[in-house]
This record gives sequence, structure tokens and C-alpha cells, in this order.
Amino acid sequence: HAADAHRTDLMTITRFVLNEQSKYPESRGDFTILLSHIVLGCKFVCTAVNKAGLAKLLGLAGETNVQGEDQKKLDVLSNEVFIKALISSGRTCILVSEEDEEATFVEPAKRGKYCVVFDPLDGSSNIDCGVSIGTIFGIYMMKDAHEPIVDDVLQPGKNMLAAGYCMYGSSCTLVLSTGNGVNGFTLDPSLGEFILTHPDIKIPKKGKIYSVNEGNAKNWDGPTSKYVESCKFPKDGSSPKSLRYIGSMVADVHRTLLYGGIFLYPADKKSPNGKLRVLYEVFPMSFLMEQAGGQAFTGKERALDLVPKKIHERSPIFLGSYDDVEEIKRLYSAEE
Ligand code: AHM
Ligand code: MG
Repeated sequence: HAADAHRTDLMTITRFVLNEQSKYPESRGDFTILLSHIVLGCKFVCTAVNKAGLAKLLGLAGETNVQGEDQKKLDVLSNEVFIKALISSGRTCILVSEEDEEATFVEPAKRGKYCVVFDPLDGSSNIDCGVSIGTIFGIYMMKDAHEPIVDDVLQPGKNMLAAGYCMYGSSCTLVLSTGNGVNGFTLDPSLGEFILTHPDIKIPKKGKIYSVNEGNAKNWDGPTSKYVESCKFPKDGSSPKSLRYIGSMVADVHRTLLYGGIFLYPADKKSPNGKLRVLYEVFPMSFLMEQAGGQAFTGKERALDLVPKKIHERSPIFLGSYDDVEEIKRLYSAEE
């Protein structure tokens, strides 16, 4: 009986990825092991985030505890947990984190073939008021067994093997793509396991929502201004779009993925490259969008074609429903 099957035959994220990897005869479980260490990091951060509101009482991250010792800030703590979990997986060689100025090169004895780029806790301005925040990650594979150098992670996003994010919201949701579509898993806190709840996510072809920090409007360029104007005052007789903006990329992108629409962090006069970071914000989210049938554009090119020159490089980004991104592409090409 189908209903029973749902309750007793649990598709955990590990089981799902093992099934997926078994399609590739050369795969030896390394990716599954790497992913299980990422999942561990996400579970840890989820627990820490859920307790954050009690920080004053319990002496948690960012607060002084009962012994008067300073506790680590949540983003610093999350970073340490991910770095340690990734190194101890024995499957990584280069790690790039938003929290660390320099890339981390894993010592030879613990080295594996994967490079992981990540933002351990994105949306930090939302931590103290209990609004959704998240972890974003992307995974590259070393082409051959040479001594790792920083160029190994300065690859276009289309070379990523996998990407995903975990959102710490009203529930804890992990969205993952290994290049065969996008799947969403929700943490069952009683089991401590991520269970497949959103199989084969496809973004609606066109959406009714736009998502942008409109407070920057005075500094926008022509195409961005025109686009947002057309969301509010459509010229084709369609209804205006709704505006939703949380200010946490993971939450704004998650909603865009499920409901459709567009998320933009454009360039402006003050920040000509926008705000968001190519390697661990723009690329993973662009990878997921394309895998879900949407698009991601930088204002100049397909986002996944960009080749970063520095690990913390920024880029403007427009991503979401296929038709909505098509419209912004049209406005930028009309500009040239
Ligand atoms: P952070 O890495 O300091 O948390 O900044 C990244 C966040 C994204 O999650 C979000 O999309 C963006 O910054 C919001 O920026 P703004 O406050 O300028 O709208
Ligand atoms: Mg960030």
C-alpha cells in the first residue's frame, strides 16, 4: 500500500545519492562519503541555529557564557565545523570558505579528489532576529592527481559536479543537484536524517514574484531599472508581480525555485560587481536553477560560463524562471 510505503520505506539523502551514484560504474562511494560529511555539518549548524535565540540563557555563540568566556559567533563556529568535517572526510583537497581569506589546502595524508567551495552560514544579518539563513556549497573534482593549486577552484561553474544549499528555516531543508535534476530533503529531527520530500524540483517556466533589494534602486543601471519597473507596471496587460525579499540568499532562492519568479542582485554604481560571491553563492545557485529548468545570467553572460580570477570574486546575478530571466537578457542585449 502506497501510504504505508511512505512511512516505512524512507528515502534518506544517503540512500538517494548511493542509488544515483550506482549508475556510474567508476564511482567508488567517495562522493557519498563526502556528502555525508557535508550533511553532518548542516545538522550541526541546524542545531546551533535553533538554539541561537536562547544564546543569552545558555551561553551560546556570540555571547558570554556563565564562566564569562566568550563564545564563538555562529558563523565562525559553523565555518570551523564544516572545515573539520570536510577535511576528516578524507575526500577533499582544496576548500574555499567565505569566512577564510585564503583557500585551505588539505595535507597529503588526508587528501582526496574533491574541491569544496562554501558559505557556511549565509544571511548573517538575519541571525539575531531568527529569520531563515543557510549554508551554500559547490563541489568540483580535480582532473588529475597533481599537487593542488588555487587554479583548481578557479573554474567556471559549469564544471561543478554538484551543488546545493541547506536552509535553516521553519524546517531544515537540503536541496541538492549532482547534475541529474534537483531534489529536496527535509530533516526529520526525530530521526536525525534528511528524507526526500521534494523529488525532481522543476521551477515554473514563468513566475509572479520578483526579489531584489529595492533600496539600491537609485544606483541601478538602465536594464535593471527597466526590468523592475516592468514588474510593477507591466506593459503587456499582465498583472504586476509581487515583491518578496528576505535578504537571505538561500531563503530567497529557495522560494524562487519552488514558486517561480526571479531573484536579482544586480550591479549598481556603488558596487559595480554586485554583492554576491561567484564561487560559493552565484555558482551553486545558478547550477541548481539550470538543473531545475531555469536560467542564471550575470548581465553579460550565462552565469555558469564565468571564469573567476579570484576566490572571493563577486558578480551581478539574475536567476530564476526561464521566461523571467529571458526578459532581463533581452533588456541587457538591447542596451549594447
Ligand atoms: P552575507 O554573506 O554577509 O550574509 O551577505 C550575503 C547576503 C545574501 O544572503 C543576501 O542575498 C544578500 O546578502 C542581501 O544583501 P542586502 O542586505 O544588500 O540586500
Ligand atoms: Mg554569504
